[in-house]
Amino acid sequence: MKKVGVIMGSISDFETVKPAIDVLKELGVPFEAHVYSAHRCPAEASAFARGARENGFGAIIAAAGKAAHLAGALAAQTTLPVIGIPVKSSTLDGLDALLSTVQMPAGIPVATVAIDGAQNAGLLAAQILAVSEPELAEKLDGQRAAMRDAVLAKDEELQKKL
Ligand code: RP5
Repeated sequence: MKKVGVIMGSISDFETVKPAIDVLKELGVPFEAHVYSAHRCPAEASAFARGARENGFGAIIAAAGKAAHLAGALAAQTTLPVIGIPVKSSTLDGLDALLSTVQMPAGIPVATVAIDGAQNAGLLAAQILAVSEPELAEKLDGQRAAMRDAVLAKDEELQKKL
């Protein structure tokens, strides 16, 4: 199976990014996680993205806060799918990172999840790989079924209270 690259702009982003890593671990998706800043070590960030396809990656998650250029900067160097996580790490509550990540100019797409939406980033990366991994697709279907059952169980509880 292809790997997922999980890149964060700073080690201070780690706790926010961790749910993406947890999802990948739970689903048995291979991954590598790195700290590469678009601003503080742009050469290393670019080199990772340029080599990602030949190094066995199938998707990249990029998490950054403030003027969050990381996802776009990585996407500029690869045609692998890039998923951006805007991180709430500033006085602007993550709105700055959301806009920086989501407002990509035409030609270089970044699939942006919610502010601090790392769990969905992990799931979306897994869904991308699952296009050609039937066993992974089955695991994802299983998770959806469990989610549905949990909601319907809560509905049943609610009906008893009413
Ligand atoms: C961004 O600036 C990082 O992604 C982080 O969210 C934010 C603050 O970084 P540190 O100053 O904590 O390293 O580049």
